[in-house]
Amino acid sequence: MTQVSIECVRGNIANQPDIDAIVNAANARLMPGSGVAGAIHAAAGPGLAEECRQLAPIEPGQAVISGGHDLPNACVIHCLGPVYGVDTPSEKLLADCYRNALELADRQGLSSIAFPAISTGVFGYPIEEAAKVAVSTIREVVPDLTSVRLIRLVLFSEGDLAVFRAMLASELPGT
Ligand code: AR6
Repeated sequence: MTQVSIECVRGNIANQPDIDAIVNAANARLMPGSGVAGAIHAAAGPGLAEECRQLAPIEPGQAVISGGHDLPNACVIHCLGPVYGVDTPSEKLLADCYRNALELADRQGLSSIAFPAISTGVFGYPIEEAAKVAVSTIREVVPDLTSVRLIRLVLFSEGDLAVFRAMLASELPGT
């Protein structure tokens, strides 16, 4: 199996110029919002919302792909995370986001993808639990990837970065 790199960084998901596809923590209508969706749509320009109109609505756990428009990335993969405890089972729906986004990127022949911590802002998913779902799902999917070679997790705060780093070290030692 060719090596897949998995890394955690602190940063802005809308400023990852070396990555093929960035993942949006979207709303069902795929319209600009706050947090990640706000940052991505602001950087991409109005063409992104225009393209997204035909792709919406999406369901929790689903992933759809669009162009990157004014972003430095070729593509945006839009995932609707679960509202914690409301869209249930939340754990399965959050895992579906990571799995569907990775498989979609792989099918498109992309080599790199960057994720924010889906559902951990407005949607209220506790960061520790979200990190466990993210890292364990990535671990499950990685052996089946043929094109994706870099998976980057982009965290907004030092605290969230520390949680994801610790999870990566315990679930995927040596990455
Ligand atoms: N780059 C990386 N991470 C970010 C950024 C950024 N620019 N901005 C925020 N975060 P959220 P959700 C972190 O609320 O919980 C939207 O309004 C943030 O600290 O963006 O899936 C949509 O329209 C948090 O840890 O996404 C939806 O309605 C994480 O990214 C709804 O909110 C996710 O926060 C989606 O809620």
